[in-house]
Amino acid sequence: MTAHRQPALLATDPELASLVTAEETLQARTLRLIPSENYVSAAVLEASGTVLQNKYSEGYPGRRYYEGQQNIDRVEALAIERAKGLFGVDHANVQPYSGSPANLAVYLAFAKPGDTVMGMALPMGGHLTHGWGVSATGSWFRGVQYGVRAEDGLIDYDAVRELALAERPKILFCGGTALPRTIDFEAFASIAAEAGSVLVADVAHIAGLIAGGAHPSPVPYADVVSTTTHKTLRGPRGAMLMCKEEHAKAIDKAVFPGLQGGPHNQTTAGIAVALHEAAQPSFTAYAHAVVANAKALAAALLERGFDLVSGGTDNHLILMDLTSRGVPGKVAAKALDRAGIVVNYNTVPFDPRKPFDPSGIRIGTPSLTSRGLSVDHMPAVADWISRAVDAAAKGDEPALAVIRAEVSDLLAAFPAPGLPVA
Ligand code: DSN
Repeated sequence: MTAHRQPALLATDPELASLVTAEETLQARTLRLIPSENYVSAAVLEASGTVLQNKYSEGYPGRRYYEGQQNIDRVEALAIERAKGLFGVDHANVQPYSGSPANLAVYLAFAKPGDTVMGMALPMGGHLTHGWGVSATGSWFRGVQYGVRAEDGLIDYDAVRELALAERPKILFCGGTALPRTIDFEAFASIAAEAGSVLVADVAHIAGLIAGGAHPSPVPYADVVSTTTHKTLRGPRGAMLMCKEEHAKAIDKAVFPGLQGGPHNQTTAGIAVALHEAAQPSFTAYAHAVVANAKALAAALLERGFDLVSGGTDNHLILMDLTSRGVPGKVAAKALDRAGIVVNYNTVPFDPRKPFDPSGIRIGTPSLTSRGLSVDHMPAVADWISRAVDAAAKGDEPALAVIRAEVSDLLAAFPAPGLPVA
């Protein structure tokens, strides 16, 4: 019998330990296709669970409000230097607790309540924090929103320019959570310059692709680059704000003391490790493999008659409109889950259905690529998705159980980073 991976936890709190073990098994045995998720390495996991979490460190390296920062300062400085090196930025702040606080800090740095801000509408593929109504960013600020074209699912840069010139937003966000196509950061920068806006590129989804050279970088164009650290970048749950030197003070002041208290030092350590890993040649190969897998999966889904928003993908993500298959996104997502394939239901642009019961599902290849699956496996993945969606339409539970066994069989040969062998 192998030793328990969290022996102290098991001794203290067996109930909680059993939940962690169950989650390890679930992550090992299921095909995880949620495009914002990944598997962190064992090294990132170790760094994120250290005694660094015992320390308070309000302030920044060399300028703290608490003593005893000899090691913490070096940890944070390492993370900052690695972020600057990897992304080629003037300045990096590694303290935001996650993507939403990071974006809120941007508002604090550049706008006042009531100011106009502009971003992509959530149902079109944007993010809550880009000024969408139900978010504080859409109620404390005046959010105006752009979308994609109905005919091809792509951003209409002329329409974005027209809206920006009419509204003159203080902040213009580009990026989002359900965008399968390359973002033209240069076009956004020229719009922001004309409109007098601060351009913020929220690259949370594609940060790892940018680091690995598989998506163009916003750094030459954006005033601020906001990212989480746990998606394609394969770090712990956290975020970073990167910017040109002229905005460094405003960003730092907005994060602390503007919005947050003490940074989560254990997370900063995990981020530093992830950035180190992302600077290796193997990560460049990983980023390109993520995109190659997504393109192969999209092609295999198209062959099986699925409708994909924008007709395919340039990155890690595929947005499937299931309307023509007669299965709502939520029904499909739940059936896929029973088949051992984990996705999320998602609105598609111009969705006639409601966000809690939309027409689509969103899938992506970061996690399966971390396990070593390649383009050769994508027809099988597309086949499972197709069979599961058909099974959902017919209520065929035995068919889902068969797929679950096939998925588990394949994954047994591809152990996931950071997890015990299933
Ligand atoms: N929740 C993230 C996603 O799944 O895309 C965005 O914040």
